[in-house]
Amino acid sequence: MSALVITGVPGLGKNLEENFTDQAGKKPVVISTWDHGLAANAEAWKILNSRGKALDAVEKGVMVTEDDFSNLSVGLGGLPDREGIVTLDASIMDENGRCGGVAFLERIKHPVSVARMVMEKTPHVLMVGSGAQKFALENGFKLEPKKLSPAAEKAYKEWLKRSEYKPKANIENHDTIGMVAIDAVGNLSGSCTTSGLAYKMRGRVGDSPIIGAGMYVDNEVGAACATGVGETVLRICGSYLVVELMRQGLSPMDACKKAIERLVVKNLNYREVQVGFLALNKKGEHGAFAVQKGFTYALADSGGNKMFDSDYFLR
Ligand code: SD4
Repeated sequence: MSALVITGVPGLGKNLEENFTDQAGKKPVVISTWDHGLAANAEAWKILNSRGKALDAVEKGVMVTEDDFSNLSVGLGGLPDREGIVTLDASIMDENGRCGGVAFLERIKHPVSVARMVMEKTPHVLMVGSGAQKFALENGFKLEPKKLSPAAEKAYKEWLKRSEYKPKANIENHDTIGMVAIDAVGNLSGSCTTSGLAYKMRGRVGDSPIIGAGMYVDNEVGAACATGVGETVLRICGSYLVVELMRQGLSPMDACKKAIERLVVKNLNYREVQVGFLALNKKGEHGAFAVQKGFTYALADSGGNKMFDSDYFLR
Protein backbone atom coordinates (compact mmCIF):
# COMPACT_ATOMS: atom_id res chain seq x y z
CA MET A 1 0.00 0.00 0.00
CA SER A 2 1.34 3.42 -0.86
CA ALA A 3 0.33 6.37 1.27
CA LEU A 4 0.43 9.67 -0.51
CA VAL A 5 -1.32 12.59 1.10
CA ILE A 6 -3.45 14.73 -1.14
CA THR A 7 -3.87 18.25 0.14
CA GLY A 8 -5.96 21.20 -0.88
CA VAL A 9 -9.40 19.60 -0.72
CA PRO A 10 -10.52 20.24 2.83
CA GLY A 11 -12.46 17.52 4.53
CA LEU A 12 -12.04 14.99 1.77
CA GLY A 13 -10.28 11.63 1.65
CA LYS A 14 -6.57 11.90 2.23
CA ASN A 15 -5.22 8.41 1.74
CA LEU A 16 -3.94 7.28 -1.60
CA GLU A 17 -4.34 3.54 -1.57
CA GLU A 18 -3.32 1.05 -4.16
CA ASN A 19 -6.30 -0.52 -5.80
CA PHE A 20 -5.37 -3.56 -7.76
CA THR A 21 -8.72 -5.30 -7.39
CA ASP A 22 -12.29 -4.35 -8.12
CA GLN A 23 -13.95 -2.48 -5.33
CA ALA A 24 -17.25 -3.67 -3.95
CA GLY A 25 -20.15 -1.88 -5.61
CA LYS A 26 -22.02 0.91 -3.87
CA LYS A 27 -24.48 3.38 -5.28
CA PRO A 28 -24.23 6.20 -5.95
CA VAL A 29 -20.58 6.40 -6.89
CA VAL A 30 -18.42 8.63 -9.06
CA ILE A 31 -14.90 8.03 -10.33
CA SER A 32 -12.63 10.34 -12.27
CA THR A 33 -9.09 10.51 -13.57
CA TRP A 34 -5.99 11.89 -11.89
CA ASP A 35 -5.55 13.94 -8.72
CA HIS A 36 -7.79 16.77 -9.92
CA GLY A 37 -10.56 14.16 -9.79
CA LEU A 38 -10.89 14.73 -6.04
CA ALA A 39 -12.23 18.27 -6.38
CA ALA A 40 -14.36 17.29 -9.37
CA ASN A 41 -15.80 14.31 -7.51
CA ALA A 42 -16.62 16.50 -4.53
CA GLU A 43 -18.88 18.62 -6.73
CA ALA A 44 -20.38 15.60 -8.46
CA TRP A 45 -20.99 13.95 -5.11
CA LYS A 46 -23.11 16.87 -3.88
CA ILE A 47 -25.52 16.11 -6.72
CA LEU A 48 -25.40 12.33 -6.38
CA ASN A 49 -25.80 12.45 -2.62
CA SER A 50 -28.97 14.49 -2.92
CA ARG A 51 -30.44 11.95 -5.33
CA GLY A 52 -29.56 14.05 -8.37
CA LYS A 53 -28.93 12.63 -11.83
CA ALA A 54 -25.62 11.11 -12.89
CA LEU A 55 -25.75 13.31 -16.00
CA ASP A 56 -25.78 16.50 -13.93
CA ALA A 57 -23.08 15.12 -11.66
CA VAL A 58 -20.65 14.33 -14.48
CA GLU A 59 -21.17 17.74 -16.08
CA LYS A 60 -20.92 19.83 -12.92
CA GLY A 61 -18.06 17.71 -11.62
CA VAL A 62 -15.67 18.25 -14.51
CA MET A 63 -16.66 21.92 -14.76
CA VAL A 64 -14.66 22.41 -11.56
CA THR A 65 -11.53 21.27 -13.39
CA GLU A 66 -12.39 23.35 -16.47
CA ASP A 67 -12.73 26.37 -14.18
CA ASP A 68 -9.25 25.99 -12.74
CA PHE A 69 -7.08 28.32 -14.83
CA SER A 70 -3.97 26.88 -13.21
CA ASN A 71 -4.71 23.41 -14.63
CA LEU A 72 -2.36 22.80 -17.56
CA SER A 73 -4.34 20.05 -19.24
CA VAL A 74 -8.04 20.89 -18.91
CA GLY A 75 -9.86 24.10 -19.83
CA LEU A 76 -8.52 27.43 -21.02
CA GLY A 77 -5.50 27.31 -18.71
CA GLY A 78 -4.27 24.26 -20.64
CA LEU A 79 -1.07 24.05 -22.63
CA PRO A 80 -1.54 25.29 -26.20
CA ASP A 81 -0.97 23.68 -29.56
CA ARG A 82 2.31 24.33 -31.35
CA GLU A 83 0.99 27.64 -32.67
CA GLY A 84 0.33 28.85 -29.15
CA ILE A 85 -3.46 28.44 -29.19
CA VAL A 86 -5.50 26.48 -26.65
CA THR A 87 -8.07 24.23 -28.30
CA LEU A 88 -10.49 22.18 -26.23
CA ASP A 89 -12.18 18.79 -26.68
CA ALA A 90 -15.04 17.40 -24.57
CA SER A 91 -17.86 14.88 -24.56
CA ILE A 92 -20.81 13.78 -22.46
CA MET A 93 -23.21 10.81 -22.56
CA ASP A 94 -26.29 9.87 -20.57
CA GLU A 95 -28.27 6.80 -19.58
CA ASN A 96 -30.45 6.95 -22.68
CA GLY A 97 -27.52 6.72 -25.07
CA ARG A 98 -27.83 10.41 -25.86
CA CYS A 99 -24.43 11.99 -26.40
CA GLY A 100 -22.65 15.13 -27.53
CA GLY A 101 -19.14 16.30 -28.21
CA VAL A 102 -17.16 19.37 -29.17
CA ALA A 103 -13.67 19.42 -30.60
CA PHE A 104 -11.09 22.02 -31.60
CA LEU A 105 -13.08 24.60 -29.64
CA GLU A 106 -11.41 27.91 -28.77
CA ARG A 107 -12.07 30.55 -26.10
CA ILE A 108 -15.04 28.90 -24.41
CA LYS A 109 -14.70 28.11 -20.73
CA HIS A 110 -16.89 25.04 -20.39
CA PRO A 111 -16.63 22.75 -23.38
CA VAL A 112 -18.41 19.97 -21.47
CA SER A 113 -21.50 22.17 -21.20
CA VAL A 114 -21.35 22.98 -24.90
CA ALA A 115 -21.12 19.22 -25.53
CA ARG A 116 -24.24 18.78 -23.39
CA MET A 117 -26.00 21.46 -25.41
CA VAL A 118 -25.01 19.71 -28.66
CA MET A 119 -26.62 16.60 -27.16
CA GLU A 120 -29.76 18.31 -25.95
CA LYS A 121 -30.41 21.06 -28.50
CA THR A 122 -29.22 19.72 -31.84
CA PRO A 123 -29.81 16.63 -33.95
CA HIS A 124 -26.02 16.15 -34.03
CA VAL A 125 -23.43 14.42 -31.90
CA LEU A 126 -20.18 16.24 -32.66
CA MET A 127 -19.46 19.87 -33.51
CA VAL A 128 -16.00 21.30 -34.12
CA GLY A 129 -13.99 24.48 -34.44
CA SER A 130 -15.58 27.77 -35.42
CA GLY A 131 -18.99 26.13 -35.89
CA ALA A 132 -18.93 24.78 -32.35
CA GLN A 133 -17.82 28.18 -31.06
CA LYS A 134 -20.61 29.95 -32.98
CA PHE A 135 -23.13 27.48 -31.56
CA ALA A 136 -21.80 28.11 -28.04
CA LEU A 137 -22.00 31.89 -28.42
CA GLU A 138 -25.54 31.68 -29.79
CA ASN A 139 -26.47 29.69 -26.70
CA GLY A 140 -25.24 32.09 -24.07
CA PHE A 141 -21.60 31.15 -23.65
CA LYS A 142 -19.11 34.00 -23.42
CA LEU A 143 -16.07 34.49 -25.64
CA GLU A 144 -13.10 34.41 -23.27
CA PRO A 145 -9.89 36.37 -23.90
CA LYS A 146 -7.35 34.84 -26.25
CA LYS A 147 -4.74 34.57 -23.56
CA LEU A 148 -2.59 31.79 -22.18
CA SER A 149 -2.41 31.26 -18.44
CA PRO A 150 0.91 32.52 -17.01
CA ALA A 151 2.13 28.94 -16.45
CA ALA A 152 1.08 27.83 -19.95
CA GLU A 153 2.76 30.85 -21.51
CA LYS A 154 5.98 30.16 -19.67
CA ALA A 155 5.94 26.48 -20.64
CA TYR A 156 5.13 27.31 -24.26
CA LYS A 157 8.01 29.80 -24.50
CA GLU A 158 10.31 27.16 -23.12
CA TRP A 159 8.99 24.60 -25.59
CA LEU A 160 9.48 27.01 -28.50
CA LYS A 161 13.23 27.03 -27.89
CA ARG A 162 13.44 23.48 -29.19
CA SER A 163 9.99 22.92 -30.68
CA GLU A 164 10.39 19.24 -30.10
CA TYR A 165 7.29 17.11 -29.99
CA LYS A 166 7.69 14.24 -27.59
CA PRO A 167 4.77 13.52 -25.31
CA LYS A 168 5.96 12.14 -21.99
CA ALA A 169 3.92 9.83 -19.83
CA ASN A 170 2.30 11.20 -16.67
CA ILE A 171 3.49 14.73 -17.09
CA GLU A 172 1.41 17.78 -17.57
CA ASN A 173 0.33 17.00 -21.09
CA HIS A 174 -1.54 13.85 -19.99
CA ASP A 175 -4.12 14.95 -17.51
CA THR A 176 -7.51 14.93 -19.13
CA ILE A 177 -10.39 14.56 -16.75
CA GLY A 178 -12.72 11.68 -17.54
CA MET A 179 -15.58 11.00 -15.13
CA VAL A 180 -18.18 8.24 -14.91
CA ALA A 181 -20.95 8.00 -12.34
CA ILE A 182 -23.93 5.94 -11.28
CA ASP A 183 -26.72 7.69 -9.42
CA ALA A 184 -29.02 6.54 -6.63
CA VAL A 185 -31.55 5.08 -9.07
CA GLY A 186 -28.83 3.19 -10.93
CA ASN A 187 -28.46 5.33 -14.04
CA LEU A 188 -25.00 5.81 -15.56
CA SER A 189 -23.46 8.83 -17.31
CA GLY A 190 -20.00 9.93 -18.36
CA SER A 191 -18.01 13.01 -19.36
CA CYS A 192 -14.53 13.84 -20.58
CA THR A 193 -12.82 17.22 -21.10
CA THR A 194 -9.30 18.26 -22.05
CA SER A 195 -7.04 20.76 -23.74
CA GLY A 196 -5.55 17.72 -25.47
CA LEU A 197 -1.91 16.91 -25.93
CA ALA A 198 0.39 19.85 -25.34
CA TYR A 199 2.01 21.30 -28.47
CA LYS A 200 -0.15 19.16 -30.76
CA MET A 201 -0.39 20.08 -34.42
CA ARG A 202 -2.97 22.74 -35.11
CA GLY A 203 -6.29 21.03 -35.83
CA ARG A 204 -5.39 17.83 -34.02
CA VAL A 205 -8.29 16.22 -32.16
CA GLY A 206 -7.80 13.48 -29.61
CA ASP A 207 -9.98 10.71 -28.21
CA SER A 208 -11.76 12.78 -25.55
CA PRO A 209 -14.59 14.24 -27.68
CA ILE A 210 -15.10 11.02 -29.63
CA ILE A 211 -17.93 8.91 -28.25
CA GLY A 212 -16.62 5.38 -27.75
CA ALA A 213 -12.98 6.44 -27.65
CA GLY A 214 -12.52 8.89 -24.75
CA MET A 215 -15.76 7.92 -23.01
CA TYR A 216 -18.74 5.62 -23.44
CA VAL A 217 -21.89 4.71 -21.54
CA ASP A 218 -24.31 1.83 -21.96
CA ASN A 219 -26.85 1.98 -19.19
CA GLU A 220 -27.49 -1.78 -19.32
CA VAL A 221 -23.84 -2.58 -18.76
CA GLY A 222 -21.52 0.16 -17.54
CA ALA A 223 -19.48 3.21 -18.43
CA ALA A 224 -15.82 3.88 -19.17
CA CYS A 225 -13.46 6.76 -19.88
CA ALA A 226 -9.86 7.16 -20.96
CA THR A 227 -6.90 9.40 -20.40
CA GLY A 228 -3.52 9.51 -22.08
CA VAL A 229 -2.26 9.63 -25.64
CA GLY A 230 -5.51 9.84 -27.56
CA GLU A 231 -4.23 8.43 -30.82
CA THR A 232 -3.61 5.06 -29.18
CA VAL A 233 -7.11 5.06 -27.68
CA LEU A 234 -8.74 6.06 -30.97
CA ARG A 235 -7.10 3.09 -32.69
CA ILE A 236 -8.96 0.64 -30.48
CA CYS A 237 -12.21 2.55 -29.76
CA GLY A 238 -11.01 2.23 -26.18
CA SER A 239 -13.95 3.17 -23.96
CA TYR A 240 -16.42 1.29 -26.14
CA LEU A 241 -14.17 -1.74 -25.94
CA VAL A 242 -14.08 -1.57 -22.14
CA VAL A 243 -17.89 -1.42 -21.99
CA GLU A 244 -18.26 -4.29 -24.46
CA LEU A 245 -15.85 -6.41 -22.42
CA MET A 246 -17.98 -5.75 -19.34
CA ARG A 247 -21.02 -6.80 -21.37
CA GLN A 248 -19.27 -10.12 -21.97
CA GLY A 249 -19.07 -10.60 -18.22
CA LEU A 250 -15.68 -9.15 -17.30
CA SER A 251 -15.34 -7.13 -14.13
CA PRO A 252 -14.54 -3.42 -14.63
CA MET A 253 -10.91 -4.07 -13.63
CA ASP A 254 -10.51 -7.02 -16.02
CA ALA A 255 -12.23 -5.10 -18.82
CA CYS A 256 -9.80 -2.18 -18.41
CA LYS A 257 -6.88 -4.60 -18.31
CA LYS A 258 -7.96 -6.43 -21.47
CA ALA A 259 -8.46 -3.12 -23.27
CA ILE A 260 -4.93 -2.03 -22.31
CA GLU A 261 -3.62 -5.37 -23.57
CA ARG A 262 -5.38 -4.72 -26.87
CA LEU A 263 -3.95 -1.20 -27.01
CA VAL A 264 -0.45 -2.56 -26.44
CA VAL A 265 -0.83 -4.99 -29.34
CA LYS A 266 -2.24 -2.35 -31.68
CA ASN A 267 0.22 0.44 -30.91
CA LEU A 268 3.86 -0.24 -31.64
CA ASN A 269 4.91 2.78 -29.58
CA TYR A 270 3.13 1.64 -26.41
CA ARG A 271 6.29 1.80 -24.29
CA GLU A 272 6.49 5.54 -24.85
CA VAL A 273 2.91 6.37 -23.96
CA GLN A 274 0.65 6.44 -20.98
CA VAL A 275 -3.03 5.54 -21.22
CA GLY A 276 -5.39 4.77 -18.37
CA PHE A 277 -8.92 3.42 -18.49
CA LEU A 278 -11.53 3.79 -15.75
CA ALA A 279 -14.74 1.76 -15.67
CA LEU A 280 -17.89 1.45 -13.61
CA ASN A 281 -20.49 -1.28 -14.03
CA LYS A 282 -24.21 -1.33 -13.43
CA LYS A 283 -23.68 -2.70 -9.92
CA GLY A 284 -21.53 0.29 -9.00
CA GLU A 285 -18.28 -1.74 -9.04
CA HIS A 286 -15.30 0.01 -10.53
CA GLY A 287 -11.88 -0.77 -11.95
CA ALA A 288 -8.88 0.85 -13.61
CA PHE A 289 -5.82 -0.16 -15.58
CA ALA A 290 -3.01 1.75 -17.30
CA VAL A 291 -0.06 1.13 -19.58
CA GLN A 292 2.45 2.51 -17.10
CA LYS A 293 2.85 3.15 -13.42
CA GLY A 294 1.58 6.49 -12.22
CA PHE A 295 -2.08 6.61 -13.25
CA THR A 296 -4.18 7.80 -10.31
CA TYR A 297 -7.90 8.21 -9.98
CA ALA A 298 -10.40 9.49 -7.45
CA LEU A 299 -13.49 7.69 -6.18
CA ALA A 300 -16.32 9.19 -4.17
CA ASP A 301 -19.08 7.18 -2.55
CA SER A 302 -20.82 7.12 0.82
CA GLY A 303 -17.48 6.12 2.33
CA GLY A 304 -15.74 9.35 1.27
CA ASN A 305 -13.65 10.72 -1.58
CA LYS A 306 -10.26 9.07 -2.02
CA MET A 307 -7.36 8.69 -4.41
CA PHE A 308 -6.22 5.33 -5.73
CA ASP A 309 -3.28 4.10 -7.75
CA SER A 310 -4.17 2.05 -10.81
CA ASP A 311 -2.53 -1.23 -11.66
CA TYR A 312 -0.56 -1.17 -14.91
CA PHE A 313 0.88 -3.23 -17.75
CA LEU A 314 4.57 -2.29 -17.93
CA ARG A 315 5.90 -3.85 -14.76
C1 SD4 B 1 -5.84 13.60 -25.85
N1 SD4 B 1 -6.55 11.96 -24.27
O1 SD4 B 1 -6.13 14.67 -26.34
C2 SD4 B 1 -6.21 13.34 -24.42
C3 SD4 B 1 -5.09 13.81 -23.55
C4 SD4 B 1 -5.14 13.23 -22.19
O2 SD4 B 1 -4.53 12.95 -20.09
O3 SD4 B 1 -5.85 12.35 -21.86
N2 SD4 B 1 -4.42 13.60 -21.28
O4 SD4 B 1 -5.23 12.73 -26.45
